[in-house]
Amino acid sequence: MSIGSANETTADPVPMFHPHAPRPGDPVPHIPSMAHYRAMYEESVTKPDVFFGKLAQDLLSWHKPFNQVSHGNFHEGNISWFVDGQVNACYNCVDRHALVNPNKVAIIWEADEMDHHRSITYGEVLAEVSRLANVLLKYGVRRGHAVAIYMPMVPEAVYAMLACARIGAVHSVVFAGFSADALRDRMLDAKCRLLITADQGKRGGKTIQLKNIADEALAECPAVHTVIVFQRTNDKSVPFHPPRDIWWHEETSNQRPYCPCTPMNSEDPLFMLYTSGSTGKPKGVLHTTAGYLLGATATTKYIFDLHEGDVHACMADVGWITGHSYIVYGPLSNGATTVVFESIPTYPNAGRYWDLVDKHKVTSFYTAPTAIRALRRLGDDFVKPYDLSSLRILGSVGEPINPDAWMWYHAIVGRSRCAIVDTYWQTETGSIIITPLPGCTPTKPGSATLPFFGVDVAVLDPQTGEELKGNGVTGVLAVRNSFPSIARTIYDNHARYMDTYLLPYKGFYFSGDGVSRDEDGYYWVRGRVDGTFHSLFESTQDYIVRLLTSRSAPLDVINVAGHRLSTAEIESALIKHPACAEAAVVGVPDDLTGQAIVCFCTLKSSDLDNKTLSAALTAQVRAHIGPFATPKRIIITPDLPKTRSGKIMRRILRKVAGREVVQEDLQDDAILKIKLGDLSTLADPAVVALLINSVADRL
Ligand code: 6R9
Repeated sequence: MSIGSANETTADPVPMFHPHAPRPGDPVPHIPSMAHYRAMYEESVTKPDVFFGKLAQDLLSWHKPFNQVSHGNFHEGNISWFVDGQVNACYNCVDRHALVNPNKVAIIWEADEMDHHRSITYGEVLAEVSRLANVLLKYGVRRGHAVAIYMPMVPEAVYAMLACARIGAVHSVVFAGFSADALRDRMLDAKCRLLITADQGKRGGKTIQLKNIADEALAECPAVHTVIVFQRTNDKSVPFHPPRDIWWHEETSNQRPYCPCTPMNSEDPLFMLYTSGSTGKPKGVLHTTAGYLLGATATTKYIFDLHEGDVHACMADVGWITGHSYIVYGPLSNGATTVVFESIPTYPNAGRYWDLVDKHKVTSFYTAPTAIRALRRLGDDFVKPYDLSSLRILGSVGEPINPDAWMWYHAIVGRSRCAIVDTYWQTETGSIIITPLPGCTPTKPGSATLPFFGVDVAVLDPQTGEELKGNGVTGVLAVRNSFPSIARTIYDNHARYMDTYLLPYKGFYFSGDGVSRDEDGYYWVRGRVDGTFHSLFESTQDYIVRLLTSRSAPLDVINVAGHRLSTAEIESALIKHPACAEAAVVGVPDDLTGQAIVCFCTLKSSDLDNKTLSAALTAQVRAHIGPFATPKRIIITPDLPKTRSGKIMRRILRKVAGREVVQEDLQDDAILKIKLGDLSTLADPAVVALLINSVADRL
C-alpha cells in the first residue's frame, strides 16, 4: 500500500492508503477494483434475492435446492433465507473437500508449547469428525438437541463443532476461560444433555483445570447425562466419573470413520452462542444453517481473499463468534488451511505470532486491537527477525483500532505492503458487515470503511429514529433489510430478540454501536452506545437507556480486550459476596484493553480491611464469570450516586472512575457541573465528594 491523498474533509487530515498491485506470483484479488465492488454491492442491496441466490449456488453445496431466496423482514422478526433448501454445514466444510482432495491440509495446530505443531488433512478431519458424530449418536444425541462444548484450543474442539453440525445437533460452545457458574448457566439455559470437554487446557504455560471446573458446573446440571472427555494433558489426577464420563479416545476408536451427514433445512439451527446483553442473564444468540454458512463462507473468501494454497490464521478462540466464523466455518467451507492456535501472543515471548506466521507461511492473519497494542508496546525487535513475506492480508476485529496501532500493524508487521482489513461485526451478525476488501478499498487507519455485500447500513438519529442521510453524520448504527447470516432469535426468548434488536428502531436492526459516516461515506465505529465511550453520545446514551428500560433492564455492555461483558452480570457476581451490599460497574478507557472494568461497592458490615476485601471481590468476579473479566479496580465507597427514584447514575461513576473529575474540582461547583452535567436528579449531592475521595484513596 502507498500513502495517497489526504482526506481533506475532516479536521485532522487522515491518510488514505491505496492497495498495491499484487506482487509477482501473488494471486489476482477476487474483487480487483472499486468498480467491481460498487457493481456487486449495488446488486446485493437492490436485488438481494438475485445476488444471494447466485452466491448460495456458487459457494455452497446443497442436498436439495431452495425454493425461494428470502422471506420475512425486520418489522415482524420472521427472517428466513433459502427457504426449504437442504444443506449440511459439515458436508460443506469437510466432505466436499475431502472427497476431492483428501491429502490437503485442513488444520494446522500450533500447541501452547512452542515446538509442538501438527497438520491434519481434510481426509483425517472427515474420519475424526465422523467417529465423534457416531459417538454422539450412540449416546442419544439427535437432530435439534443442544450439545455444550467446553474445550481448549485443540483440533478436537473443531471436530466437536463439526460432529454436531454433521448430525444436526446444535452446538453451544462455552469459552474455556468461563467459570463453572457461567458454564452451568449456559448449559441450563440451552437445556444441554451432553457436554464435550477435556481433562485440562494449556494456555501461556499455565494449566487450566477444565474437567474440575466442568464437574462443579455439572453438579447443578442433572440433565447432562454424558460427558465426553478429551485427554489434552493426560494428567492422572483429573477426576473421572463413569458411567456419566466417557473418554474421547476410547469411544471414538470404537466407531467407524464415516457417518452420513443429516440433510438440514436451511433454517434449522446450527449453533447458539451466548453473549452479554442488557441484563445479567446472557443471551443465546441463535444462528441457522444456510444463511450463517453462506455469510461465513462469502466473507472469508472475499475479505481474506482466499486462493488455492492459502493459510489463514485467526487468533481468536473458538469460544467466541470470531472463532466460529473465521477459524472453523469460513475457512473450511472454502477448503482453505486454517490455523488453530492454543497459546497467547506473548508466550514464551512477544515474537510468538510472528514465529507462527513464518513457520506456517501464513497468508492472512487476523487478531484483535488489544493484542496489537500490547505487542506494539513490547517493541519492534520481536517482529523484525521473522520472515513475514508470506503475508498478504492483516485483519483486525473486536473493537475500534486506534490509528497508531493500525499504523504499527501496517508498517512493522505488514512491512507496508499488506492490506489491513479492519472488520466490524458482532455475534449477532454472524459474519463481517463493514470492512475494506483487500484488493480494492482505499483504507483510512481507524475506519472499517464500507459495507460488505448485502448489508444496507443506516445511521439513525438516536432520539427520533430518523435516518440521517448523506455524509458527515453521526448516530447509531443500524441495518435496513435482513442479510443471510443475521441471527434469527435468542434461544427460547424471541421477545428479548425483538426488544433488543428490532423494536428500538422499527424496521431496522439496531447494533448497539455508535457510528460516524465521514465525507467519503466511510464508517467509523465508535463503540457501544450503551457503555461509556464517546462524549458525543453522552446524551444519546441516556436516551437509549431510557428507551430500553421501559421494556427491559438497563442496557450496559462494555468491551474489554475485545470481549463483550455486561456490567449487570459483573454486579450480580459482586453482590453474591457476603460483605457487598451494592455494586455498580462501569467501563473506563484503558490504553491496552480499550476499556477496563471498575467496580464501585458499598459494604454491609465487615471486619476486613479494604485491601483484603478488594482482593476477595476480585476473586468473586473471576469465579463467577471468568479470569478474562478481572476488574482493574474495586472502589469501596460509603454510597452510590442515585436518582430520587433509586436508579444509579452511571454517568457520574464513569467520570469519577476515569478520573475526569478529581478532588480539586470539588472546590468549584461550576466546574463540577460542567464536568458531571446536570446533578439535579441526584438524591444526595454529597455523594459526589464521597466518591471522588474514595477513588483518590485508592491511588
Ligand atoms: C466480532 C465481535 C461485537 C462488538 C460490536 C462493537 C465491537 C467489533 C469492531 C468493533 C469497532 C471493529 N467491534 N469489531 N468496533 N471496530 N472492527 O467482536 O463480536 O464479541 O459480539 O462484539 O464489538 O462494539 O458491537 P462480539
